[in-house]
Amino acid sequence: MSGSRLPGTPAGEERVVLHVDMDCFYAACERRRDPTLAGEPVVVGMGYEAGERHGAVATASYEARAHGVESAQPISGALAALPRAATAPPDHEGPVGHYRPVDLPYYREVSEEVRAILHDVADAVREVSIDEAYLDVTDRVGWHSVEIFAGSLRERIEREAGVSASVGVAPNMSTAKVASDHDKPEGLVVVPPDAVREFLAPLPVDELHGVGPVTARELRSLGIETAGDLASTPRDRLVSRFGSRGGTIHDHARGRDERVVEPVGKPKSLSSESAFTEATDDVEVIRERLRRLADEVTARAESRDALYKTIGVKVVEPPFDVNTRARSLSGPVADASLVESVALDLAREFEGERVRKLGVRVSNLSFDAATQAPLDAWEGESPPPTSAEDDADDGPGGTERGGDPEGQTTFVDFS
Ligand code: DCP
Ligand code: MG
Repeated sequence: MSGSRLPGTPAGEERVVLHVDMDCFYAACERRRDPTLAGEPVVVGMGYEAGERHGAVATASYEARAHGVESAQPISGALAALPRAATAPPDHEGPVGHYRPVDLPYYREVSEEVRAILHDVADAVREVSIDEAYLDVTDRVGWHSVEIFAGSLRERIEREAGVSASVGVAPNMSTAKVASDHDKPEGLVVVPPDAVREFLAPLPVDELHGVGPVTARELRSLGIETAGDLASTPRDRLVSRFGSRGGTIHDHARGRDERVVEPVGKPKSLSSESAFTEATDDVEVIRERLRRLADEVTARAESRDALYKTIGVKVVEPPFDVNTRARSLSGPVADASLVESVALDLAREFEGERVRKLGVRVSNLSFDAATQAPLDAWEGESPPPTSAEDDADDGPGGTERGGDPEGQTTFVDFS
């Protein structure tokens, strides 16, 4: 949604997405455990054992990389470039490296500490691997102060988890990923919405998200060297050559990426939101949109086998006046027509008001179909949502910064 800003939509409507990628992660963990390794070339070997020559490099510290050691290289090759510190002859004059075997359980512990910090600063976190995650912080910070926000996140990870990260900030996931990689290690690169194309254009194609070495080679053989070249290549040509992936990399080169930062695993709530081209007080138009949103959100719940106990609506009045109302059942259900009627009922309070944007949410999710409650059990009207996740976002009078292209639905948690 962020890549498709409509004319006249202010920049503040763009999503604010962070990509966090730890620097030489396994080596950084080894350094955390053994501070004498600070500033030293460190090589972590997969299938490596102390004193041996077998295995391959999982990662190397930037000091070791400076001597030509790189991921996936055989340990024997790394040893040729960077002899082992422990066994280097006393008269050895060149640089030496510290070699360690992979210790995944320890790296997972460190990753868990980083993860806790990420979840503390963002509502939506998508962990991609042991050392990499996307964060959507649109509801926490605006573009004017995101650099400070991201900088203090970097510092906090270093201080509290003892490892260093690089952070990229952009209005979408693929550009944020390129940004985090752009100034490693300890990088912080912010690409505001109006600078995306300019940032991407000069980059070699292989720096783009989704372009591997093989695709990059093929693109170069077509005379496409940079993201800018790729962006200006006719889409049809890319699709006929690379299939649907051709369309995806074309989008990424143009700074377009509609993916939403959705947590992996079980969500706590599901919601659909939709903005009107122009604020409206037309009751039928509003009701029709609510029906559609209710339909979408229940379809998503159904596809995830989720039951819900709370049904809510969000009604945004111009300019950014966010109202939420919710009602809870005594037990979890999956019932599309109930969601529709409750949503319509909750929104009735705003009849006659001009509405800019609507949302329907189901929350208090559970994923055990056997627990569905009989439908007669209502708790009646409840105050605005109270759980940590629910009230983090949009209590009445809250500030609404998240936006989506008008008339389109986005699948985001309200929080
Ligand atoms: N990894 C691995 N084998 C590879 C690549 C990576 O075992 N071929 C492991 C070791 C890395 C971790 O995954 O520490 C994270 O991978 P990254 O690609 O993010 O690499 P690093 O974090 O090590 O370095 P960078 O600073 O470039 O992110
Ligand atoms: Mg990394």
